[in-house]
Amino acid sequence: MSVEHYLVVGLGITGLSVVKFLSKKGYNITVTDSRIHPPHLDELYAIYPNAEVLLGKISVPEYVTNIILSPGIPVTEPALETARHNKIEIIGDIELFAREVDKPVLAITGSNGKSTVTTLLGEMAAASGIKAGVGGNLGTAALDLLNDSNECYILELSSFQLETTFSLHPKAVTILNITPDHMDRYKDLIEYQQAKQRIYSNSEYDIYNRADPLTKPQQKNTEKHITFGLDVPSDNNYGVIQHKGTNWLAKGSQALLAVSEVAMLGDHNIANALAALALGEAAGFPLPAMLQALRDFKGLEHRCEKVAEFNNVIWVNDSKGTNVAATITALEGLAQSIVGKWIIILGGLGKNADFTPLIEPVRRYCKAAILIGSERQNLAGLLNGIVPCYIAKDMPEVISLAQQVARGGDGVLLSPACASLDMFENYSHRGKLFKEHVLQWIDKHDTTVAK
Ligand code: UMA
Repeated sequence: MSVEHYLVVGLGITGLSVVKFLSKKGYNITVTDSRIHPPHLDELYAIYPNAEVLLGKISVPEYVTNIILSPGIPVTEPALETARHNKIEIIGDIELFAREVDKPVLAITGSNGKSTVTTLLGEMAAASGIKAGVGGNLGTAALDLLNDSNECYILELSSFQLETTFSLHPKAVTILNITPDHMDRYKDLIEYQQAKQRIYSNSEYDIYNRADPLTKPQQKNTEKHITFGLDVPSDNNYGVIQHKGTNWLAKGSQALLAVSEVAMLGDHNIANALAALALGEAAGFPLPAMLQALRDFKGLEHRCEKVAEFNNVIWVNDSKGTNVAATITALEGLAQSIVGKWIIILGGLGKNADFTPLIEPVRRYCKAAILIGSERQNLAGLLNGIVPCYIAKDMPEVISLAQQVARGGDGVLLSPACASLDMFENYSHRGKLFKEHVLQWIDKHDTTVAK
């Protein structure tokens, strides 16, 4: 029996993956969680019936020799102080993964877009016929991805995970952007940036965003820096150039793919596409397969997701736009995607938000607003006089009003700036209903298809 005794702190997705991993290796394991009813207790006993479990507060027994911390618990957790003082190693699941993995790793972090780039890169690998384990902060814990048949790993990493990672040697990494987030865990933006910058520690290729200086590697540990951005790129960097009278994704002066051929909508997704191309190239993915993935991948569900185009009107589902900032980002990012204007669907549960920042983007990018849910009257009061406002009681009425207002070149955007729970089960249910009713309506009115 091993003398090492691991303490797994936190019994969420990560904690459970750590227990599975360590128990296969025959280690002694204790699990602790500050909650009395942590989410994966039954699964824990199923895989490790003799587990010692300490619930209700984080407890560190004196016999533990190693601590594996879940990302949801800060490294500054007071219960860990004595262990740290006694030089007990405190690491996270990504560090365990790093010590085990023997295939190339591509890693992505950033405040926004990391799930999109991780998933897109997974699609690029699949289009190249390369078997990749895709996960991390995206949802499937990194340790659960380990499998001999994988040829590489594509990991979304959060700043929390990076804080407890020391020996990951990725083939290529990127920080997509840095804007304030998780300010309850970090003293300031610099501390948050420093956590993100850890991704560059031992990487072979560093890929960063020319438009965001916070993403530039601060500790220069490699000559292999590649940049991406929406401007004209130099040498071997990625950007956008004019070619054949229109905008193209490019590497240096080499035009790769017309922007209009990228299936994802929005300028922010063009930047994401360029970052994914740079990562894929560093990993040796063939260019034609990566470009095909860009033509096919419509983006993540409910995030500026193109639902359909009919009679020269596009319908976009951004049901994940559950707050004012997300809706403004969608309107600004999508500005170049249509020649006309947007009919925006707003409303739901407002969570006491201040909606006034919506006024200017709505004035600039929209021709009408369709208002739903608890905030409909409040929003009508705010936006009346800016654009025509219509109130709808349910999704069929939303679609019917939107199609009456839309003209060729316009778009219809569901980005409600509100939570959904007053009318729907969650944002995903709201987005699915929107898509269903849009497609039904098109199906009914499409005279080009034989019925
Ligand atoms: N918690 C306690 N007491 C404990 C342990 C956890 O209250 O003793 C709370 C945490 O404060 C947190 C929640 O439980 O609110 C979950 O924490 P966790 O560390 O157990 O989380 P996991 O279930 O293991 O999920 C984590 C990531 N979650 C976090 O980092 C908070 C998941 O990212 C990730 O998909 C998963 O590992 C697999 O790698 C989610 C996330 O919200 C999507 N990430 C943040 C983000 O993207 O902004 C960083």
